[in-house]
Amino acid sequence: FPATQPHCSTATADASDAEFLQDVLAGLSKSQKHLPCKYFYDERGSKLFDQICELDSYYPTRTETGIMVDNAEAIGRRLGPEAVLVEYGSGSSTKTRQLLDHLQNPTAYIPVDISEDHLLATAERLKADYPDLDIHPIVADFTQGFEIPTAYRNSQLTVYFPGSTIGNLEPDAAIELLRTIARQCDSHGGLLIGVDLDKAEQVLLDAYDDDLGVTAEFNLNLLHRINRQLNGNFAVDKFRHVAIYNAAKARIEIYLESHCAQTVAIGDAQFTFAEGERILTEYSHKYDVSSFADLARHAGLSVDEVWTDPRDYFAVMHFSA
Ligand code: AVI
Repeated sequence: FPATQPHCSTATADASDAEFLQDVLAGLSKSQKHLPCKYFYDERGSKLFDQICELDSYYPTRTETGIMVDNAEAIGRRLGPEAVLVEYGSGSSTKTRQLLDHLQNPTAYIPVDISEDHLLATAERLKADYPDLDIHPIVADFTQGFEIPTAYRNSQLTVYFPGSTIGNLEPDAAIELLRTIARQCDSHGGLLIGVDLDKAEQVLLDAYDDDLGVTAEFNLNLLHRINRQLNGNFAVDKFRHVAIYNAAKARIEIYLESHCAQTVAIGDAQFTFAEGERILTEYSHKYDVSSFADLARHAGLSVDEVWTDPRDYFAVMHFSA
């Protein structure tokens, strides 16, 4: 790490190419071809995701921010003084500033993200804006676990997990991760989490297949990333972005669909695609407040307080272990 980042630690060392390659080869070898959505977030992918968050049709970010603004004092009170905030998937930490500004003497902020450059640049900006706060970025894939720095192990930790990223995990994996969080914040801390709520299909489809094509570009960037990083030869213009709503599972499913029959090489490996064949790249599960509280209960978390918006599009929920 550059010398300007003395407090930075790494758990998975930028999700090495070897692991990326292994996951891509394994995913494309399945009968339903699959690429893990965590690989969306290279530098370009993170920037495209930030652009998605600005889209009119992508309601989650604006709605969650609105909930955080409207309830800032109550949320600040719930977290209490001298909070140590651990943020899962911090990205640009945009929502965090709103939260930090309403905390009483926060002690430390530990942003955890898989995208190293983005994380470190954001941490630098935060250090400039919050000189009294101890900022300790951790480069890690939070689904794989990471160590809380020793200095904070016995503090009252609040895990902050905004953005409904929990929805990108299938329910069993979500419970598993919530269990890890419950252990991390133990009996004196808590979890503050953003949860996208189930709603009319058209609203969801507009959010995940926007007219400007930013989400399509975000999805297709995964193929560019494989070409760049893993010596792939995807003809990216021969794939298109598809988003569908699976009502039975209450989730959006995102795919990359092959326009034609084609063969793609990644290093020495070759993969054939039929015309219309799809690679699954992401699930985005939608919940209601009670179904999410039930899920969290399976992980040993009990709900303390819930804040929603007037349309009930999104919920910010606080849980204790
Ligand atoms: C990060 N995650 C919560 C986003 C979502 O809404 O599921 C990722 C995303 N995919 C397409 N648009 C946004």
